[in-house]
Amino acid sequence: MKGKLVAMKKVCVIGLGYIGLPTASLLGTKGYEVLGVDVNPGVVDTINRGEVHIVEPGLDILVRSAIQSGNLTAALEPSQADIFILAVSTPFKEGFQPDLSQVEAATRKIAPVIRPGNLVILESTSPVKTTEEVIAPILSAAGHKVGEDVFLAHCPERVLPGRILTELVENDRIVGGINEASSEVAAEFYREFVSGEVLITDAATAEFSKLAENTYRDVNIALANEISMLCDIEGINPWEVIGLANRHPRVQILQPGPGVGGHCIAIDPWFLVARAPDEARLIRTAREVNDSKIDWVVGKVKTCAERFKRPVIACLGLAFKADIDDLRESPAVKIVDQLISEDVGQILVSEPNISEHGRFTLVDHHEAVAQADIVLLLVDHREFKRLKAIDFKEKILIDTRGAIR
Ligand code: SAJ
Repeated sequence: MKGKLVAMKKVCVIGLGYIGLPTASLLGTKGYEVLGVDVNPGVVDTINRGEVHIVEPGLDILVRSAIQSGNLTAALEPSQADIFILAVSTPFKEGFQPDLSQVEAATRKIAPVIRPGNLVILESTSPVKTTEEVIAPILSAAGHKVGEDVFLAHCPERVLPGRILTELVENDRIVGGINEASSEVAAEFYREFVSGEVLITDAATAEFSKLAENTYRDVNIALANEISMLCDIEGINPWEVIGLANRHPRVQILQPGPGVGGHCIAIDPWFLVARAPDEARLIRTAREVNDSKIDWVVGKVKTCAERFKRPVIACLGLAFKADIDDLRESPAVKIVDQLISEDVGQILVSEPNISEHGRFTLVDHHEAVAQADIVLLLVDHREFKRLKAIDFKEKILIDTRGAIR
């Protein structure tokens, strides 16, 4: 099997989002001939002009150089290649059930252009057994002998937004083939551009490992959030409690906040719950604790607002975490929406990482703080961390991130 990839130089990446585009452009600069495919014509045009539609450090330069070299092209439809990488979204739908429609559609799209000897890789975070029970049957129905003629593996992406380009290369990678031959071919591919270790397992174990990583974080954050609510009852600073507890050599509690956002940690645990709802009790509860933090924060603001006729409330931050512009699943957005819909006061919103928002008028954070009766800090952006307690004299500060010292 070794050496099989020597001739495998044509890659087709389906889905040009936060994972697909960095992967496609990285491979383009490593000498692969890459076709990036996306259903959105605007995205395809932007990339073909050598520009980017997402904000990620260094990505603009990488895409421009891959496009200029002629090694990367974007299109609406896939064409023949040696390796197909699926990097589409896997959200959930009603009832927290996984929505695999994009994975299914992408697999159907590549099925007619796949040829014997090709390698298909699912990188999207997916419920356990997706590779075996969703992708393999679609490929088999199209006449492919999966595992024999066509190699198939799950290799979950594990990169952190904001550090994607570095982590794509440096992180250890899990490679889980649907059989040994698939694992070997896929591992050989990743070893060509990954400096971290390539760890081989089977597809279902790879799927579960990725879900376990993000579930670990969600459960740990839920513990931090629960501790913060208990501390509030006792009138104790939760960040001090956690900081002190973490001085124990085997304790590492994460940080409380206004809830958990983003497109991974707030979603992936539900994929485990969906397959075993009766057994996944801790995981479900952790999700519920983290989601409930949003109402808890709104309740706090409402209690403080009772002291005023109609308070001016400065909401600092909309992103789902510090120093990024990504608002997906952001608890901050949900909190601001709720405060507006319940008309808790006059709401001023500040988000230094975006220039405009469809629904909220954005205000400079110094201006917002100056005008406010209540300041609600929702994201620990570096701009906000520069503020000092003195800036909030004679105001009520609700600091959901422990950012103001
Ligand atoms: N959060 C807290 N307290 C903490 C840490 C995070 O409230 O102590 C919140 C953040 O504010 C944010 C959410 O959790 O709202 C998620 O943030 P994150 O930094 O933990 O994760 P993501 O979504 O940016 O990226 C994660 C990463 N997973 C891990 O760090 C284990 C990344 O490596 C994964 O590749 C990515 O999910 C993914 O795609 O699955």
